[in-house]
Amino acid sequence: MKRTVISLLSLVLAGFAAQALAAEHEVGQRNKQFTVKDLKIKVGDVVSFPNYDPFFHNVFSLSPTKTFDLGSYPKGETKKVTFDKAGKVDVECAIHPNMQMTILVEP
Ligand SMILES: [Cu+2]
Repeated sequence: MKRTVISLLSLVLAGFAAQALAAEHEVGQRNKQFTVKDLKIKVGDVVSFPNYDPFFHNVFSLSPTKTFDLGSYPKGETKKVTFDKAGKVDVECAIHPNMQMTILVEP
């Protein structure tokens, strides 16, 4: 019983350690542009995509390194993506074709 508690505790602590290592970055959407054009992050990092515009954006990527589609969401909403593989990720907005940025995920 005691041993079980201790191994559970170390699992929880290991989880906290992993979380502490992962950094969080922000790529906002403002004036039909991404607030960051080129972002360098590490594998395991999280990027949040807050919408600061008074209209919808739909952030997505078709890059094989990380394919995602956050759907369309209004001002004040934030969606997060965890990047679990190294490589280049081109991020776009489905509503505004001129909105583009690149995330370089380093190992
Ligand atoms: Cu947009």
